[in-house]
Amino acid sequence: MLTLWTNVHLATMQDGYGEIRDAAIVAKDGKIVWLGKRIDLPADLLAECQANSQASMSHDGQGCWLTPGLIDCHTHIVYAGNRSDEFEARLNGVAYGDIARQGGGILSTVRATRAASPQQLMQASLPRVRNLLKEGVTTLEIKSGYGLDVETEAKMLRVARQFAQDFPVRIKTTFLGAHALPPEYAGRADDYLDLVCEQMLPALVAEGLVDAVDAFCEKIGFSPAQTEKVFQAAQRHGLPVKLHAEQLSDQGGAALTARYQGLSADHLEYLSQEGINAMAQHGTVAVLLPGAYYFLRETKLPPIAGLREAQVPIAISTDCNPGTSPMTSLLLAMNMACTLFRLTPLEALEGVTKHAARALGLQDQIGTLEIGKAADFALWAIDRPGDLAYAIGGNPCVGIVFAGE
Ligand code: DI6
Ligand code: FE
Repeated sequence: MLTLWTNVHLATMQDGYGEIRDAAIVAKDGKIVWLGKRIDLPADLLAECQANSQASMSHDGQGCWLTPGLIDCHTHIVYAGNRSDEFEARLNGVAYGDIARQGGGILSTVRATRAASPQQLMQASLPRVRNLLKEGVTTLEIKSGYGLDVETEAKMLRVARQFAQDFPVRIKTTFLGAHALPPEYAGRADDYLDLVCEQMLPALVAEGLVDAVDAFCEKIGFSPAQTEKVFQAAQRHGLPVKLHAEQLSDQGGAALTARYQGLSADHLEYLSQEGINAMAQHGTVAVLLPGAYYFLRETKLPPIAGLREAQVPIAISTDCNPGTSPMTSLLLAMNMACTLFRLTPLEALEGVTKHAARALGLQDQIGTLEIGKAADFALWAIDRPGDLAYAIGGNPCVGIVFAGE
């Protein structure tokens, strides 16, 4: 199948926005085979695309901007229930850490998620996924971590995988068994980690449900030594790691992740210069999550200047989750990255395309418009690419192309 789009402006994201105005782009069998100025489109390729056959198609982009499909590289979007009650408690003065220690927080979502059938879990998560897709997302990372037992972690990841069957979206699944200590293991963290490493991970890997492994390295989560056990288990299965690091305190998690050649360290408000250096050295992506920063009313900014200086790639994601970022708009995350973290609109767009692809290990397949990469596009009714990070609310996405369709 050969498909042509003309009358579009491209933001290839290869070098800065990589703008090509009055462009054309051609996809074949799901991949980009040509892109450039419309006037440079070879006549034979044009003829082939416009041949009135079953095997070719051409579209008028009506002057829209066409970008790589957006990538939301850090979500906990599959869960049951919600935590608006805790939102209310926090507004009445209770701290997030205290809610977690009292068995609320993550554990309240664990109870709801364990109780939900696979169908209920799918139904609960579907509207959130739809919201992302409507805004041009074509690749979505989804973490487990609200099951904390083999059965429920598998249920979450199966639901996550199912979205890729039912919708035009690429799904990457991440095993986050070390997210919190389940109540049945209270006071026995090391026993739980044995379960995570020796039972859960092998079972989930055997079912083909795991693309990467993550953990919550924090005072209210798991220590660096415990995190390292999880990383070693991942390594035994040949899986890449990533980490919730330095969200509430500096645990040295980012540097640990970098030492394990991790794909990304995420959150990073409390990241130290040593952490930055380690990430730069090993090519670990910094995933910033302005929704969680905003929702927790955090005041400590991630060290943006240091990350820039060290040329650590910065990705942006929603962190969609019921406790700290009940957010299903990647465009809003981009805007918040600019307003709260002072990223530029270009950095924000790179953060949901090129750098987000790298945070998932998919930089050879998606994230920029380049010959040979997947024909995953979002089409936008905007005047310039910077509009995407500028507007608050509204949705200029007028079309999605996934694998050339
Ligand atoms: N950090 C987060 O922001 C989420 N998980 C994590 O490790 C919060 C998850 C939740 O509160 O449900
Ligand atoms: Fe998270």
